[in-house]
Amino acid sequence: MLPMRLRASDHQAHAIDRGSISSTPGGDPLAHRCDSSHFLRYHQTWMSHAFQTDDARLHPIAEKVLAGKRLSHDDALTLYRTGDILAVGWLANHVRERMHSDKTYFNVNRHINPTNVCVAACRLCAFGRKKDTPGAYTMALEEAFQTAASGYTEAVTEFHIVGGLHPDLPFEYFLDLISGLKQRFPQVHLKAFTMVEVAYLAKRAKLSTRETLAQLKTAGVDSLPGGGAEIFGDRVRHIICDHKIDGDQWLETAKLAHQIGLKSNATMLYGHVENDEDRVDHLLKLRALQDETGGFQTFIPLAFHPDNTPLQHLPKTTGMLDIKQIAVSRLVLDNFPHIKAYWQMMTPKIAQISLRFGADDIDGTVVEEKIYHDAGATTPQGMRRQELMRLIKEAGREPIERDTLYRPVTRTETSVTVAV
Ligand code: V47
Repeated sequence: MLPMRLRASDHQAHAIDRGSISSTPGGDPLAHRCDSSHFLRYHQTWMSHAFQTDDARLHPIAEKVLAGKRLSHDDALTLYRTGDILAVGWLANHVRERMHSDKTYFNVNRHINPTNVCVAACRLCAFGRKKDTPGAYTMALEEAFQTAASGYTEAVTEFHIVGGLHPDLPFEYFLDLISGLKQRFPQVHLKAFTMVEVAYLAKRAKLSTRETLAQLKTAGVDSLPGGGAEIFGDRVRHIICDHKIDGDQWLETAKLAHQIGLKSNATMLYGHVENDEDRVDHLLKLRALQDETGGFQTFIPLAFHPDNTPLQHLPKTTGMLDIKQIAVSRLVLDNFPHIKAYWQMMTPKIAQISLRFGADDIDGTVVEEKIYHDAGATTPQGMRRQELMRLIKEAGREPIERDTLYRPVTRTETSVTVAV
């Protein structure tokens, strides 16, 4: 039998024995680094166990995971198809702890959506509006700067900036937006514009994608968010977002961004008309590009919210799918440093549980979220730093405030320091 206080990360020895893979303990790896009584309390109540499953298909996958070997296309499909979520979660947690121990990242950020005017009319989306229709808005530059400033404190380390594909705004608007923000908030990291927006700006400005990215970088863009990836496969893309760039163009734009030194994130929108094959194809394409560029920081699975979209007849995702998606992502994307459980999209409760199923990041304070709330999300618009930390600690994890590039942020009463 297994020692009760063994954690998934105690991987000093593993033996496969009659359908269960067991581990022998190597002492208590946390004893010397926990000083928070809160954290200790949870550590003492978390009792881990050996890998166990009745699903024989998972045993060879578990062997690979424990040996640090890469999973195949078929392995990934099996992970989606098994009903044993606890076994998949055990494996994902093992990898997560091997990579990050208990560290769980969050940041103090603010979302800014300069416009919701969008030519694309994606069926997945409740946020975009046609120009001059009710609810359409476009911020004047001063308005965007005021939004950035509202509630601003020096605690903010990131502005997350995404919006619609506006048919009239010139490229200069976006360059001025970025340089104006940089001038006013020089210490804030600007994570701005999805690959889809970049490709659209390039088309409108009649510039190459590389040149567009270079000009954005010169203006002050520090990295790119992961949006717009959806599902790369054409069949699905035609249904949910047929006016967007295709999957290959998304990947090509990300590659160019990485080549000029901009890090980015990557997302996958799941829980609509895609199937397991589509999800596996998406993950493997991201993994292949990451092998090439190393430019992705975080993968963020995004659960589809159907309300107020043309696909509102579809059911919402379930907790099981949300958790499984996090776990499969951690296992398949072995070259992605981080897996984010975006609390706005998953709800704080599911995001918290995900921290035991493969996720090591929970996103940030956000302050004002429009894309999910237009699509019926009932989560709060933002969350305070203390509350994020409480969620993380109560999952028995160690909260680490990070900047966008995952450098730890240390705070005193009056200053914020980013370790470089
Ligand atoms: O690309 C749009 C998705 C994305 C809906 O990089 C929807 O750190 C669900 O990418 N239901 C934008 N999803 C958000 C995004 C993001 C969020 C948080 C952090 C990061 C990061 C990136 O939202 C879009 C699209 O995939 N989306 N509509 C909807 N109805």
